[in-house]
Amino acid sequence: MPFERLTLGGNAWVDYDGSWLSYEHMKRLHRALVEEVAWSQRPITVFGKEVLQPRLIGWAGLCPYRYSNQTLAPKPYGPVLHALLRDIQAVTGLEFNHVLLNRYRNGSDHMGPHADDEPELGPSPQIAALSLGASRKFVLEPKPKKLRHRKVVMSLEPGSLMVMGGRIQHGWRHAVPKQLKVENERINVTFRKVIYDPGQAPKRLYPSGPKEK
Ligand SMILES: O=C(O)CCC(=O)C(=O)O
Repeated sequence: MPFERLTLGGNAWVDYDGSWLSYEHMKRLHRALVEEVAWSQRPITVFGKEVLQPRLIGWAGLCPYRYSNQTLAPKPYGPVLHALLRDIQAVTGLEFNHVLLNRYRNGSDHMGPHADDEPELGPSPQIAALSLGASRKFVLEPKPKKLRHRKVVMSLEPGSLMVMGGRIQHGWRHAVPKQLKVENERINVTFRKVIYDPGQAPKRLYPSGPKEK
């Protein structure tokens, strides 16, 4: 199935293919990533307090990526992730150099509202996201409080591929809320392009960010 485009206000859009992977392929990939990726639950600082992220994460990429006041050090791609990166680049026509994976062990694990608007993702980041395992709600809402009634709730299905593009990271926030009735786990694999200039002073490239994800 080709991508369907959901156009949001402010030159923001989401392309969605609900069945990019067949069920069998999705299951195989899920199992392979559970094995290949080094999963951890990492502490982050939110409003000066250290808390554990409410999910597991893993990552790979050739340059550091800083978010939520933490820096993910460069880490090589395993063979499964590397093959997946190539496939995602081919189908989207986009170039990525960083993969961040979120593993929601059940419906209690979640991700708070945030935008992937770190300066090192550039002015209009395009982020691809593949969902494996349980289907979960994905909530998009405009950043200005007075426009929050325009929120959009999508269901991200197993095997689906989404690309967030245009100015979405600047005008909108997104979240994966708790769904306490969901018992099964879900892995989301996100692909980003980090603009990395090793010659630049780290402080300028990575100003500290206040947001939790
Ligand atoms: O799990 C998801 O679908 C969302 C992931 C996400 O928002 C992120 O990695 O920034």
